[in-house]
Amino acid sequence: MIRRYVFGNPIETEAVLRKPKAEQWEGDEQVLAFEANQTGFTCKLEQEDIVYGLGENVRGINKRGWIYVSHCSDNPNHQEDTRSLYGAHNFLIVSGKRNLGIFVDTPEQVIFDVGYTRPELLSVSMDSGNYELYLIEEASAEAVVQEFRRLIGQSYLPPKWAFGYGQSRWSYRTSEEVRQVARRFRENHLPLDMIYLDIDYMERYKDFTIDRERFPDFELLVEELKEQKIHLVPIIDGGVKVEAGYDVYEEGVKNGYFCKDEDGENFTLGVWPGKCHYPDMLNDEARLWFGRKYRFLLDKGIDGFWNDMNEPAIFYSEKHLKKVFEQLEEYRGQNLDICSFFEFCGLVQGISNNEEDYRSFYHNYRGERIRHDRVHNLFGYYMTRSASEAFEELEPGRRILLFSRASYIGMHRYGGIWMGDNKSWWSHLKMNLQMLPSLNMCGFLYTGADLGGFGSDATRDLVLRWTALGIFMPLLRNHSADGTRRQEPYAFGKGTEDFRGLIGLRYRLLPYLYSEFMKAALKNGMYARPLGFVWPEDPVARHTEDQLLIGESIMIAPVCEQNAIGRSVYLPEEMKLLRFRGTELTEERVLMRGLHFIETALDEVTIYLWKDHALPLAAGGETVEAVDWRKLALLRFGEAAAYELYDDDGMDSGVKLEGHLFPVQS
Ligand code: MIG
Repeated sequence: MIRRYVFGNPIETEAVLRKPKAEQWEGDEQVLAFEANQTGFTCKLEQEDIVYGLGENVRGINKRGWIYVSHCSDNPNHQEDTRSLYGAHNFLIVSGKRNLGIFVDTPEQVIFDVGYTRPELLSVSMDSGNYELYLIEEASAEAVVQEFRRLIGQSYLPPKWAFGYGQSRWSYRTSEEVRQVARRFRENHLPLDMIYLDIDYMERYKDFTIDRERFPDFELLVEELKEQKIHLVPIIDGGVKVEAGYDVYEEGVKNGYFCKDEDGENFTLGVWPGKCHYPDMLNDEARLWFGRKYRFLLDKGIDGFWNDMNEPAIFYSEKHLKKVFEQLEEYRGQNLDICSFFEFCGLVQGISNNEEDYRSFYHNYRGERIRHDRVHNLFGYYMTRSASEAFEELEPGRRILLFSRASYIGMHRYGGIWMGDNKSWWSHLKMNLQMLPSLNMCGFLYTGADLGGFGSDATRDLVLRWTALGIFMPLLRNHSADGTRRQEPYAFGKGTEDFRGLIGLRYRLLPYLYSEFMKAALKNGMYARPLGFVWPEDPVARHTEDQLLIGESIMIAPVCEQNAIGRSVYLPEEMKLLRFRGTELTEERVLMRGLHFIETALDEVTIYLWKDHALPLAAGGETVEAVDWRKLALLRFGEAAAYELYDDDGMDSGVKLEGHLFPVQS
């Protein structure tokens, strides 16, 4: 059952498509009390309650015991105590004796204190108190998710090839370097469907341009790679460079499409290209205009994009920077003591993503001038929507790969997300695993992490273990930052075959993973579930934080620690262990319910098949297109176990389940 309440005068987000009629708030036994000033609410937590949700965030699958702030933030250095990441996903589920879904719909910053201040209390607050509240009560957490997802609409569908392996790096700087990456993959028989282009393909970081010195033959490159079934996926940044003669800049200025400062001037800030303006993605006309710009690359044969820096990130604003320079002057010649020295440092450190800057520019949203901080969490969402709506206009009915860094619920209809800048840390590997189901709850199905870690130097074992998890994520991409150790599968010298095996297994699993993804998208279901969703009565299963159910047939238990020879795996019921050494199935063994230590070498993956379920396996391939979807082996646990496969042409964005489900015979 869904109930909707409106407090104050909330700004529309278009997260919810069909709103139920608002009810008068009359209290609720679980939602205990509203603050007198209506800036939020509290909800009592029982000892046994688990709090699921909050999408892209730090910490566990169970969000209890921390405080989270919904505020899209560019934070490549996030750690356990970080409160905000790239997305703002205000949906959570209190799951215990009853299952209560809570969605707080507002584009402003929201604070979720999940038993941080008081262990028995969930307390949600925000500045203005303008928000819509949805309460969803169902018999199970999964049913809550389904109801919620129905409310917010169907998740984005990527093309089938986007389930292949993607190689990325900031940056592959020339056509030649890109060709070399392709060559090395093909030489080593490493499967590959995508190579990503980071900012250096652009002419001085200008959106919708190509650096012709480094990519003189861009069109030819796209063509050549297409022949090898490799898609080139360029990055698009949120900021438009201020430069006379640059068409995007000129048009934006002429038509008033950029965000404005207090005085009505175009708001100037610094990001990659130096001084920039942000297009007003919230303005319908500007959004349409910006989206149509993607055509520049579509016309060159590009069919996939990633949208970056759209929290939006601000290195500096022109005005604030000027002020800081002046303030720094005051410290010249001073004897800097503990206080003044740290003040001095703070001046510079506080330049990026400064809250004051976010309060100093304006949007024209639905005909109203609105200060940015009041709609902050919508920017990345509307940028991605901009591209998606243009694709629908330019290439109707065709799926285009699109994913974003920043997001808000609602954006899940227009694109996927990647999990932002992580680090080559074992703790981030585990955190990315834990994000996956939380994101699914919020509608983000097409998602994945930078495998091997973006920042910091990776080690071979870390990249292997991360890949062993990544092959179960819909978005499978190895990406790393400029200046870090190379982490392509062939970068570690000997032992490339270990990577070939793991990625190869992904291609054997493709029909299953794609089928489960599409079923989840078309039925508003979960692709990756926490164990507690299926065994809510089993306290150990409920509190298992590092195993996931992927689709209807299997459980995974990735190794998340360095130098481990395996790990303890909890089976809530009897299951069949499937051990793969690379692509080869080397062991099938039925395991009893309970805790088991399962050895898993660096080149191995273990999968746990549920009783009376089956897992279809393809022969594999080096591209998605090469995988034979019709010749599938069926691994069963139980004589009668069967599998119904979803399949389609992988390109049509308007597909339905009907007509696409096939029994797998073998
Ligand atoms: O400030 O384009 O998250 O994936 O490689 C860094 C360069 C800007 C941040 C993205 C990352 C990308 C990087 N970008």
